[in-house]
Amino acid sequence: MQNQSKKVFKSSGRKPRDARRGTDIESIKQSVLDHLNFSQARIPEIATPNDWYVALAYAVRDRMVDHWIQFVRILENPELKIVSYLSAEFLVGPHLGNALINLGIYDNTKQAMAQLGLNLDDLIAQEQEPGLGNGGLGRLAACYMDSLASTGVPAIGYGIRYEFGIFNQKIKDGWQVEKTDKWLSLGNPWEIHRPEIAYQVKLGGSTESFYDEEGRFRVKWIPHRVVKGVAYDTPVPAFHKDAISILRLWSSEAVESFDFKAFNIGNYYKAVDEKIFSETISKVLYPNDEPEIGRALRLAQQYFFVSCSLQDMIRIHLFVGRDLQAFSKRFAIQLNDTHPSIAVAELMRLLVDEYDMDWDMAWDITKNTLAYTNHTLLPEALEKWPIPFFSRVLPRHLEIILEINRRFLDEVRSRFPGDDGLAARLSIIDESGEKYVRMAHLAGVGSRRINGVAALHTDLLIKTVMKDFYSLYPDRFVNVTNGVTPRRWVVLSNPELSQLISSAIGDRWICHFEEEIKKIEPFAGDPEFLKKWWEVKHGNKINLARLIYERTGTLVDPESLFDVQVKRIHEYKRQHLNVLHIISLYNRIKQNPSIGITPRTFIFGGKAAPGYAMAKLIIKLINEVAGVVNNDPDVSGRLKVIFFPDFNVTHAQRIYPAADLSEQISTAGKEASGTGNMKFSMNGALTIGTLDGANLEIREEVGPENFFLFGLTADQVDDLKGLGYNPRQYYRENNHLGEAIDQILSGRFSRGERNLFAPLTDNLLNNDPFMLLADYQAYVDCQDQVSFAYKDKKRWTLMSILNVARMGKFSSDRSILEYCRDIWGIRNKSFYP
Ligand code: F58
Repeated sequence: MQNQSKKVFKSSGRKPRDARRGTDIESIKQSVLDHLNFSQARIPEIATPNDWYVALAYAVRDRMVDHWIQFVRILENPELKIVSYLSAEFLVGPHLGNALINLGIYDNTKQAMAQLGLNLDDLIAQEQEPGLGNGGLGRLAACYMDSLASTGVPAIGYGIRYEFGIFNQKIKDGWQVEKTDKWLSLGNPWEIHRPEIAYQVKLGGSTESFYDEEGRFRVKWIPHRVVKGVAYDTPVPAFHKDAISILRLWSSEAVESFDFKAFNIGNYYKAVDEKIFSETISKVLYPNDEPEIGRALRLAQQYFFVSCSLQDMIRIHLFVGRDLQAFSKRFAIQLNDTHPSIAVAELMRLLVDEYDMDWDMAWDITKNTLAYTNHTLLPEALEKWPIPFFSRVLPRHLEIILEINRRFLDEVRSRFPGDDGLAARLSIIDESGEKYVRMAHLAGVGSRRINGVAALHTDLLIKTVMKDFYSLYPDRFVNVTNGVTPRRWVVLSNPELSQLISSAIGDRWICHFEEEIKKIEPFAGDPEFLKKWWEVKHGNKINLARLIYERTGTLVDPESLFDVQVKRIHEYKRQHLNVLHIISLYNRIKQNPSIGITPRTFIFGGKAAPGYAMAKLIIKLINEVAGVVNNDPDVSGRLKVIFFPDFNVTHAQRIYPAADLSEQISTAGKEASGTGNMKFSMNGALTIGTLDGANLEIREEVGPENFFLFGLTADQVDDLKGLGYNPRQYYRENNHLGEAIDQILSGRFSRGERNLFAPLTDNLLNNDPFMLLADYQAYVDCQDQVSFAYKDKKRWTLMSILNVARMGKFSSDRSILEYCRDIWGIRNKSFYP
């Protein structure tokens, strides 16, 4: 890119319409050249690909500024309700491609860049994706930001600007190795730093009570330290509409860069320490499943971003001259899981301590403003903080929580007199042993609505972890099944399929997915359309095969069935059940080399939490099995196993469109919803899955004949556990299963090293908490049906089209409209002209 002739960098002589706003080729070109010159002081001849990418990003950002200004005007309208989405994670993925699509300037930009001798795809590939999330929860927040903009609901997403996002995954000798993610190292042209929007956040210390001049009881918090949160704003553009939402992420800084008092008395290091501590708060995203010891900073992180965000909302509210009493009419605050649930106590503290409001009024406002989304039923993932630790970090909040709890338990006792068990179970404080603050209870008490993320999940939520809350407040509970944005997950990821769809039904489906996408169903009967559909899929598979070769050095056959499982690695998601199937197929071929088997490429991808040894061992197992299978000439041309390193949003965009089969095989009752399942299906993959999370609803929509179902139901899982589940019985009675496990044990897949996988096999044989052994045979049988179905290409393609056509429900636009209606009390369809 550096050897371009000078000539191409001149404009054509035609006058650009507007180098800041214009969307014609000439204006875009001029805008990029201007930014290279004026924003970066670079000359084209020596500009690096990153320089060009940054110039283009600035040019694209310019084209959102008018919408941004309009958004600010909307915030100034005191009658409108603003959605405030509080989330510790926003896994937004790379901005450039998405912004070009949503702004409707993709084609012109491509041409403008070509005229400058640049390839748009190369520029898009320059972007370091902001990996500010672990997985589904963070990615859901990003889809919701897109849909809030595209459905025209004014919204601010509040979170943390982590300096280091989720680690990059490398594979070394089959093991996962974590590398620091330095996404900001070359700058971030999408954000605007707002040093003037900054708030102080107190931490630690103690409290003092006193009576004010009017004789009212008051409390003052004397903190141990104070840090500052500074806003960085990123626009999230709507699809083909003059609207945006704003992502406002907080970065922590020291209040003063040096504590001069400490400096003067010679304690220079203490002063610097203070600064370092302040900056540490937003330094790094916690990968999930970190042990307790690594989480000391997490509560400070959560409080930090919640406090900045609430102070910001109050500032916006007061700025338009409205009374704080009307706060809940102006803001609907969604808590994305319990991570921001300290908001319940912080909003109370701000209103009562800082704005002198009386408790009852403050409580009314708090309860009417907040709503809480639950994303998991797994007991180990339900957040709780030991009281001594909590009171060291947030002494005033502990007092407030205890007061909330006292009043809450009074209500419980008066409604259910004598039921002490109920009060103990509901209490925000867990007193069964060591004392804890239960964050889900805090969120539940302080929210107007509590929602699960798929029908089954909400149902289990009210029957299990929130059963008592449900008996108390049944009207608070609603379900909003998750959704994903078709803009990023179909239009951007799968341009060929999108064009084919639009050629048949026009392009309204992109922003009216629910009503429109079903219109391709009749085309499933058109042989020409079927042929094109197959070709598009095949083209996507060739592209992925190329990428796999680049990243792993392994060649895969695009004619084979691409069987894909990409998601975080977790025992409940059962990647190792998939491996047991692979080993069984491998054994079948070894025992009967001439057996007819549908050729398959098994593709895995996903990160394991760095502290989760079993998940890391599963990655190693996949890679070891891959080593054996891929190098065995007996199975050559029939089976390949790939572990695709560093599964992230960028890679996901290449993987979903190329999948034939989507693996959604979690133990029933464990996956709250899943959203990858929706992305696969929207891109024409068929699902093999259990009746878990949103799989159930996907199957209902696409029809049971277009979905490969297997395995125990959530009820059967419970029943079997209740009866005393004995995994060894399955091991003994099923020869193929027994053989596969014995081989893993014996070192067949670890180059003779016998004990390498013992923790995994021991766990399966002695405990098997996720019931792989119970589901093994049903899974293998179902996979045989898949192999059989794939032989009939025409029928498979038909099922693929029907899957896409019937995915209307799973657009995040539908989810957002349900949040508006059932949770936020927002009725206006769109606030934008
Ligand atoms: C996921 N949770 C659910 N948590 O597992 C998935 O079923 C659901 O579709 C998705 O949320 C969206 O609702 C999830 O991704 C996390 O990553 C947590 C991050 C913070 C630490 C604990 C895990």
